[in-house]
Amino acid sequence: MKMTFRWYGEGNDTVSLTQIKQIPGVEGLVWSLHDEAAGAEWPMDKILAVKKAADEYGFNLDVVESVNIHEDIKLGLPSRETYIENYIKTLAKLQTVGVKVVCYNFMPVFDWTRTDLFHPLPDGSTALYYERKKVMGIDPKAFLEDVVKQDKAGLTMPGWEPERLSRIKELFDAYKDVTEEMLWSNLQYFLERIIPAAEQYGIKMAIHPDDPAWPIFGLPRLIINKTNVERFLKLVDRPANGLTLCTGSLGTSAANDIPDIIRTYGDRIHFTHIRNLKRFDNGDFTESSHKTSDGSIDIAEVVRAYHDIGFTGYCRPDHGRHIWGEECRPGYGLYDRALGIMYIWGLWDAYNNSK
Ligand SMILES: [Mn+2]
Repeated sequence: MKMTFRWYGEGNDTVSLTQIKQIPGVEGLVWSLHDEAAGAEWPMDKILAVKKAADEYGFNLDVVESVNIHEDIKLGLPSRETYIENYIKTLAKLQTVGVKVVCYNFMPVFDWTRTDLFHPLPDGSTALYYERKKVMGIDPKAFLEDVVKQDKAGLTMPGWEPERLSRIKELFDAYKDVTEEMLWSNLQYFLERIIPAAEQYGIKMAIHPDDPAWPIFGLPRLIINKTNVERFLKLVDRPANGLTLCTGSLGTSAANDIPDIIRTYGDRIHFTHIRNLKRFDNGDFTESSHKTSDGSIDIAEVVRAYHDIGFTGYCRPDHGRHIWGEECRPGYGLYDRALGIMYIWGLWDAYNNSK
């Protein structure tokens, strides 16, 4: 297993590369060009600037998260051709700086959804929180504005970009008649074009599950359970068509047995996000520390499953709580993610030694 850490780029992250370098066992940065709109062909000079920054600290750039999918691709509009061509051109450039895995998602309109960005936990820290009743019977635009307002630091939040928010009504209209089956078909169309190109460039595509793992605001969602993961992998049944297994996204649903999913599809998991959350009976959930007993996901069993299958893909600790007074992008502070890495390594080394 190769450990990575998400970094939002120079001037766009409260965590420095100097700090990341001191977290044990981190080999690579999970990166993106966050100021490039979905559908754009990424400029080489900006890619090379990230490469230069990473090289100074000896980090690899093997994993990109994300190259975002333009809504027209998800909607299956004729204009998708241009955006798919741009996507392939971007993959070609990424290959030149050594990129091996590209994470993306296929969620309509919304990316990850939470109702509170800094919800208090009993230990005095804060964490991302989902309150079920807050997303029921509310206008999505009002909902989004309320959430974005909570981000005092004003850093970019992937999935919550201003241009996306400004088009929210228009996007909802566009999706009005898009059924779940149509979304599957548009995903298949995208994969049939992208996977051969990715193979040519030695890149593995890794879809991120929908977060949370159920439809919100009446929009269909696909990557939410084992049945749908199976269907997804068969759309284009090749190794380059794989998964970003996010324990926190699939884990929003108590019905998902994540160690089982890992053991079943391990050879198609190219990247994993490991984090914990605590589900409540009313459908709410809070993110928590990585420790198994702090949440509803058995992280020790998750890591055991990866260890048992001899996982050699990439891992990142995903979100953490905001602890020790740290001010940071929601979920992306230094301290709790670093603790998460050490928890994962602790389990990993223990399983190594118990062989
Ligand atoms: Mn994730």
